[in-house]
Amino acid sequence: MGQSEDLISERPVINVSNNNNGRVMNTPILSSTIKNKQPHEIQHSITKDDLFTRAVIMLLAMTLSACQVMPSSQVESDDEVVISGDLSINILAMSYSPAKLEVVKPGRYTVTVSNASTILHDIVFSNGIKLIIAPGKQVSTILDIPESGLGYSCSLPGHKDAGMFGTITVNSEDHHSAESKSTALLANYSPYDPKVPALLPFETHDIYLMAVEKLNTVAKGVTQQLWTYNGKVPGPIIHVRLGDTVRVHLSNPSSNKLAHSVDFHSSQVAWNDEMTSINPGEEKLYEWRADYAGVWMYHCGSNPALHHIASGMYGMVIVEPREGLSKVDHELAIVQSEFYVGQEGHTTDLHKASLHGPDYVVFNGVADQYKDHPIEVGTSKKVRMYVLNAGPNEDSSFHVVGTIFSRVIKEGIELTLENKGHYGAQAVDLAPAQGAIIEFTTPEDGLYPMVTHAFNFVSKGALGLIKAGDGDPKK
Ligand SMILES: [Cu+2]
Repeated sequence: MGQSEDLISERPVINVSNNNNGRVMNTPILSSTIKNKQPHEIQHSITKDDLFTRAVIMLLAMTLSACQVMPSSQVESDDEVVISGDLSINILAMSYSPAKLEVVKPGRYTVTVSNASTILHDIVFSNGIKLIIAPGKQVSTILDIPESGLGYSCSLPGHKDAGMFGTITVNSEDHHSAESKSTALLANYSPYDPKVPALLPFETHDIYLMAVEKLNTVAKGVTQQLWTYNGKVPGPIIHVRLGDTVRVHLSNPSSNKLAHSVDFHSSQVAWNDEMTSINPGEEKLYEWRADYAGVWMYHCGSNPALHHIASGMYGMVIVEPREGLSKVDHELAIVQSEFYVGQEGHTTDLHKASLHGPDYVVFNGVADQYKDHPIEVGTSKKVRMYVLNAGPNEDSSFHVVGTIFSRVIKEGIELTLENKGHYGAQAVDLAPAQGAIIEFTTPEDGLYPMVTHAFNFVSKGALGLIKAGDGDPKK
């Protein structure tokens, strides 16, 4: 029984066929695709329950191979092996999302772990089960969750200390409404780091983008069920040089509800080729070459694109000229966008986005986040800001109070620093999907608010503070 032996010689990996609002009972199907997994993706930790577990798994496989899709209530067989539900954990840069999972009863669950980061990670549950997940890959297993719950963390050196840990708890009182989840999430809200990541090394880059549908804070006290790339709004900033090749591996985990896609404005490809949507459980490769320098938008174009963009599926690509840009003290990335909120804790409102003005206009995904958490720079420092207006609907008149832009490169047109006549600029007009590079200095200690000078939006969240020195010009 060669194949069966192969199957049980490793921790069982299963294909999770579908999902029903994240709380469902999927039918796991032991699959021959196990044989295609890289050996390092799966590691079996020996536990004393192994023989029993293997016997149960084999029985489960035999039971289920005859019935590929059926609700779990029908999965009960004579030995009463029941899958109580499925759980999804995404690995983002140095964290698990969610870091806190709750199930309503102890039992046997399928757990799918997806690695949306660019490096190898693992997950070790407190019962000894360990899964190793390569970048862009997804691994599933069956997990027995006891009444006392389980913890999990990454065993790679330093990763747990960096934040890679979480818990699964059993809470039989199923009273957790979207609102109470929102409250828990608000406590975890941390500002989006506006610092531009370093240029990617070499000339060909593999980027892993995962569509993650999750609850995010959009303004103080307001959460929405957003659609994101890698769990963040905006998605990761991709920083390359002119002429580089970018290979984007887009995945749409089977735990998602919707089809998603990606459209890179920095690429020249046919719309009905690379940009087509993929369904939950699918992946695709989108390869492009950076033919032009600038600040570019990427976004989901799945139908209706308005709703996917308004729900958070966008990000910035920075393509530097081959020779690079001059040295500055700080490089920051700011993406302006709008939210049209629906019911608290639910999806955004497409109807509002079609017909009405935004509830919030935000920088980097959350209203007023840099008003509450100012971006600190030194005094007399040179700041380069990469600004993108992701829209979906409103124009931006991007302005930093108290500064003058000495250099602006907007959509391929440059106002140079040393121009004849010594011209400067006060605001950069960006229609949806337009981007610019701007440079300015912070002449003295103090606060320099960034806004869109379309001032009706400043009170809707389009306000951030750049703090020079201690922020006090009088000291
Ligand atoms: Cu989408």
